[in-house]
Amino acid sequence: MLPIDHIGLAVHDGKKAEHLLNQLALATPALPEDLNQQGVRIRFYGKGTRLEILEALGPDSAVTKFLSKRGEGLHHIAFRVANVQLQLERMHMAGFQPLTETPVLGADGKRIFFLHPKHTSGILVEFCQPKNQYHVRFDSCPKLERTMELTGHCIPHNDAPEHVVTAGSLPQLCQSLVLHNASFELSQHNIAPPPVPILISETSTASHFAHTLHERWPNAQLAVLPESSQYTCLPEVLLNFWASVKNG
Ligand code: MC0
Repeated sequence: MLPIDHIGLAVHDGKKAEHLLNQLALATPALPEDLNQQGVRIRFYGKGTRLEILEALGPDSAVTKFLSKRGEGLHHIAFRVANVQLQLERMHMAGFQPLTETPVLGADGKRIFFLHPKHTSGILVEFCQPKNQYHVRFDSCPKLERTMELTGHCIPHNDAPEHVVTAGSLPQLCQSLVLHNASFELSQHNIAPPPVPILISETSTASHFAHTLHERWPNAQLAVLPESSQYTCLPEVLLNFWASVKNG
């Protein structure tokens, strides 16, 4: 399933909602963002799937009309996708009604579009493509490739990738390298580490080989995870790794 990026809640007074969410869930928001194109002030709460508190910025805002007709509450659900233009075309072909011809600017620099609620059981649905995306080549690890693509933050890229994830051979040129369940093979040879940030990803079953490799390549990061939860936990580990490479 596509990840739920956020759930939008429309409120009359964002400050009041802030106080309520603090009482209910010890929540503090990210800095408010005004998105004049959509006529809304936005406060995000939480990590992963976030709450998006929407306040209208003027009488012409879609949120003003929503509040007067339906009152405060659930405004929309947003799914994250890697390619929002492609998703718009898919939804159009499937008979849904995108509310804009092309994706538009959303909060956090995302590109977004909405579907008319009359075709989606009365729920306004948004699709969004995050601003932060990584171009990655996956060598011989199709399951991880599918898992990472589903996060919406990762675009498989074969020609000139920024980053490489490999379960096999070491690449020539890249900004960072993830060795995925490859430490048994690599620990058998005395190879010098490529001069880029490296993450060794391994299951706990093969942790011995990962630690042997790590002793030889001490600058590499190590992510040893139980086999049963490797694919659940790895996306966040990889996205944090690529973010740290990007931020130097
Ligand atoms: C209206 N309706 C909704 C709804 N808003 N149903 C579910 N969820 C909503 N949020 C219902 C109305 O009650 C009505 O139902 C029917 O949809 C059609 O209403 P309408 O009067 O014909 O149309 P409008 O003028 O109320 O427009 C509704 C529509 C509009 C969804 C088309 O609000 C729109 O284009 N929304 C997309 C943009 C948006 O919402 N921007 C603000 C958030 P009945 O039963 O009476 O027919 S921007 C945002 O959130 C960004 C920043 C982000 O996440 O990054």
